[in-house]
Amino acid sequence: MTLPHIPQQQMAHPECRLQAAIFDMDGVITQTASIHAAAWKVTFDEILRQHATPGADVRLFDDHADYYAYVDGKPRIEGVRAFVRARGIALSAAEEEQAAERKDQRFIRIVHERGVKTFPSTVALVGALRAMAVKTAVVTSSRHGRELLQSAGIAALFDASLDGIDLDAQQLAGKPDPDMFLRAAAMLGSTPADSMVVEDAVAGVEAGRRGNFGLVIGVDRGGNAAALQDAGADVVVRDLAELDVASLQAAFQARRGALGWRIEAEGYDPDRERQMESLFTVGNGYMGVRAALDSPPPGSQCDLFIAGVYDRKRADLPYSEIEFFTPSGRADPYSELVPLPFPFRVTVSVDGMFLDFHGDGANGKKLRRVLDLHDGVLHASAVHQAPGSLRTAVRTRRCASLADPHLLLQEVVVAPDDHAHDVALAATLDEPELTTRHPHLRRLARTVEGDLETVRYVTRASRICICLVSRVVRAGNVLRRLVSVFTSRDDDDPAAAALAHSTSLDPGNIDALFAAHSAKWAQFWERADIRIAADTAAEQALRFGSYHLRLPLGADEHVSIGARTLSGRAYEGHVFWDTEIFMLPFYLHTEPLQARKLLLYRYHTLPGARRRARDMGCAGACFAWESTVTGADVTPTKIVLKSSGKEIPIFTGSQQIHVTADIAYAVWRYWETTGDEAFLAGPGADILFDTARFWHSRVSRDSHRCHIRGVVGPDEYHYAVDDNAYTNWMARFNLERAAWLARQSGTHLAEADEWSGVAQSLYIPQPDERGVLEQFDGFFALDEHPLPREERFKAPVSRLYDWQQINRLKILKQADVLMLPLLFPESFSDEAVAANYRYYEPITDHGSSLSPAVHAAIAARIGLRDDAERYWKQSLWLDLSNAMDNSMLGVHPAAMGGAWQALVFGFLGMRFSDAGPQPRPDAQQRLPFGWKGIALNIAYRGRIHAVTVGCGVEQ
Ligand code: IFM
Repeated sequence: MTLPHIPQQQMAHPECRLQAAIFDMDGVITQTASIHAAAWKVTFDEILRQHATPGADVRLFDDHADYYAYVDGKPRIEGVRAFVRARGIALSAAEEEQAAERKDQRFIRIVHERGVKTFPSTVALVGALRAMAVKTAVVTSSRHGRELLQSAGIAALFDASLDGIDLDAQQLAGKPDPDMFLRAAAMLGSTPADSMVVEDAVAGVEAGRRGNFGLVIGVDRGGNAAALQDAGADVVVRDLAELDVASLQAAFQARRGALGWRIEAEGYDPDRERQMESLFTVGNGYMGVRAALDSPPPGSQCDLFIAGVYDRKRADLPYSEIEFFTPSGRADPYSELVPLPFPFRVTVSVDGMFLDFHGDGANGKKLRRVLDLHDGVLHASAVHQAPGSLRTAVRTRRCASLADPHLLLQEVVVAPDDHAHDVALAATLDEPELTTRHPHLRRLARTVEGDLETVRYVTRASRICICLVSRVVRAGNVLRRLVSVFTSRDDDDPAAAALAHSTSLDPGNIDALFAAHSAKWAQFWERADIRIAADTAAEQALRFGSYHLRLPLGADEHVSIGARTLSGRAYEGHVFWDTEIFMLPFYLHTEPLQARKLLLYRYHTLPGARRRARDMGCAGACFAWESTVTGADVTPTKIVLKSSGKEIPIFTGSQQIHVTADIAYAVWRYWETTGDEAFLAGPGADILFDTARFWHSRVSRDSHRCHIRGVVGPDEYHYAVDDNAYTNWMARFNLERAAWLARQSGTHLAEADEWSGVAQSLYIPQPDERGVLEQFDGFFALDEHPLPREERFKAPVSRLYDWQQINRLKILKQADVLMLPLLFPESFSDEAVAANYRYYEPITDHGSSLSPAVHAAIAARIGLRDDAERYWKQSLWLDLSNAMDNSMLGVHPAAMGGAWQALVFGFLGMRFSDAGPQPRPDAQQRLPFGWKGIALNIAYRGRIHAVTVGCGVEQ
């Protein structure tokens, strides 16, 4: 399986021009495919007759269908093996070799008799490409490759060549492995992304695709077009006369452009399937559906999540953690996001045989998934052909409509390629086994009336009713499904609402429903897209991040964004500071109304936050470190290792109280960015005042100062520390802003004086002689712990096990002091920032996905370009590269929001004045290496501002 966008491979050439062209030989350059087919036919027919049952009819070798299906493009022994196996014949290795040898002799004899003819159109195209400085190579599995080129008199047309003899000598794998093409590109001094492959064999097209070549051309010499397309050809022609250099360059650039809007995965690998399910999630804020295959294989986590549908965690049935359980300390009825059964389940069978990716594995089956970021649609195409069986292609598309939050859309098209056998397509919402074992759901009813299926569930503790109505229409081998989803959070009678919704839709017009959905995505991209000259890979990864940041945005102001959005089970759907500090700036500058809605969620959880403050013996409101829908803190109090049963206490729920000031900070930034006075005067003031009351009551006083004792800062490796720099700084900001607002509004004046008083006397560490702020009282006196390189970014989980030991070491999980210059850039000089970066960066292991982006932003600000780029790429490609090895449990939206901030506030150094957003004057020189320019839109105070730095990008 390949995810195509491995950064180094995909960095676009500055000129974005096709650099190299690699041609297959037989059937593309030379008219020898028919000679090969004829030689194979005589050889295979002999074998078939020898192994035939006496008296039975012998089905002889078809020199078109069998040739293309089994032998074309492959190394000769693999061709022999594939064909005889398909006919149920087993040959020894020696017999296979003899058969290949006999075929070879026949082939050479015919060539000598007839001579080698070329395709004039191919020869002309190769010449034209060379005239435009495009390097050319020929690649063939045939052992006679060089000989044939010489006989045809065209050897000089190619800068490099590889044939079957080189394949053996250099131990290269044969097609469909991309080995030979990759070697040829290297011989031409080009990257695969800048090169094109021209092939007539399905195995060759597949090799080009798997190698991530910039363009793959399929040449269909008769009846093979669909198979070439299914294998991933970008363009299929009957003859190369249909193409010229200009059209090839245009196709190359179009694909490069389109690539920036697509995430593609080739193949099926059970070990990576759950990661694919997370990455390709579709969603619309109301719900998210993981990207399981339409017929999910066993072990798939094919969850549907509905925002706000939580239920009590069952300690005996924990489901998200890999290495540990997190039994919830409290019996909160809303402690875990509920995974609902898969709404896109479809079974496809041909003559009663199911087409799926389990059972005999991926043998003979091909799969390609494409997430179209621009339209918000997930496409999959699969070709099922076990050896000797029928060939059937299945194409699907699906989405969670952005135009209609309650609607899921799915289309499945089955295309039998070489047969007219019976195809059966069945769609169901039913998962009887799952629903009886489900920790959260009780199924109330399931009814099926024709193509209308209704399922109703209720959650066990929170008593939320959920109804799904699926409506299916079939036309030949096409199935279309519309699923309507409602809960008792939306309507007192969700079943009636879902039914009414379903019957109001026109399933015959599914294209219009897909189009309405895509139009909404297009509107989002008008505000959120970032264009970069010339780095398609970074552009694509940024879009992938924006896509996932858009997914959890809905209309309900009583829900917020979980640490893994609606894409996976990790952290049980809990909401952290991630939303306000890491994601919110992206929303402030692209979707300000959604930013407001996210803050309203916190406003609605104030009653819970007040109860929490009271339980702590404090006044005001203390927001939950991990929150769901009520404001109660649902942080687990311990984790239990699955391997040993060892218990590790978790202190974050009671001590990571900086989240309270983080929310106040977010309110303030929202007001500064939007100028929304009504919000500040209403919900904003309530949040600022109640949080200030909390800090006022939470501080301890000695004879000179106020202190905040017994906390966990952003660096979660140290617990029960006093005067954490980040927490104290944020609390002071909270107190100061609340006092200012109270005075402005002429309310709570006595309290305002108290808040200012605490703010003034609150202990804030001052820089030492090196300019470094101490992370908390006593940090500098901890034991040194040299951090091995390999422990950076991939912190061993065992570090958590020794929690008492880590508490004594100078080692950080994630940015802590360095958060301050990110949030308060004007308060620190470059020298101060550099001093703190130099001190803290080498002792940070980035055990949290939140950390690299902060380091990228800070390094960019102080001009450490290598560090900035390295950290930025780590956060940008965090999920696409599965860097933390846990993307299978959901994507990391905080890292995505962090990568956006590192680009905008770090590399571009964006600041705001009355005139709007202003990048720093030298931003162009600070862009990542190879970038000529960048263009983006930034929403600020009711206007969308177009910002361009450098050149080569259009607004
Ligand atoms: O909020 C973060 C925290 O900072 C580090 N651990 C994971 C949490 C959720 O992303």
